[in-house]
Amino acid sequence: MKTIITYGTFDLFHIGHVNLLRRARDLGDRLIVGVSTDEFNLVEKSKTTIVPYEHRVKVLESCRYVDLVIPECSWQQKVEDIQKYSVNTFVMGNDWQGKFDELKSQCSVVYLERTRDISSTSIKQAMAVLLQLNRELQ
Ligand code: C2G
Repeated sequence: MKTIITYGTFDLFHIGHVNLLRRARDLGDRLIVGVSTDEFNLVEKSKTTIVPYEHRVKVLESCRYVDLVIPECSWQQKVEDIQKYSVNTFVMGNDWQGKFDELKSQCSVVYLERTRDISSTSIKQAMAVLLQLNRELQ
C-alpha cells in the first residue's frame, strides 16, 4: 500500500484542485488530504475562506481521488502525519516548490505543476465583480 499525502485549504473547489488530487492519487494506492481548518487559515495563512471547514471536508470526501480527509491545524503536524499513516510520498503544487524539502528525511517529496489560470482568489474576485455589476443593473 503506497500512501500519498497532501495539504491545502481547497476553498471554492475547482479544477486546479481536482488536477492536483488526481495526479497525487495516481502516484500511489491511497491519498490522504489534510484540509486547513478555518482557524489555521486565519492565524497562519491570513486567509479567510468562503466555504467553511466542515463543508470543505465533505466536498473533498466526495472526490473520487481522496481516500481520507484529516484536519490541518499546524505547520508542524506533517512529520507526525507522515509517520502515523506510513506515508510514502508528500505532494504539493509547485507554488510551494522547495518549501517542504525538510520532509525528504521522512518520505519522497513531489511538487506538481499548478493548473494555470485558476485559483480560489481569482474566483472570489470574479464573484465580487459580478455582484457589483448586478447591483449597478438593479
Ligand atoms: N493548486 C494547483 N493549481 C491551482 C490551484 C491550487 O495545483 N490552480 C494546488 C496547490 O498548489 C496546493 C493545492 O492545490 O497543492 C491546494 O491549494 P490551496 O487550497 O490554495 O492550498 P494552500 O492554501 O496553498 O495551502 O500546508 C500546506 C498548505 O495548507 C497549503
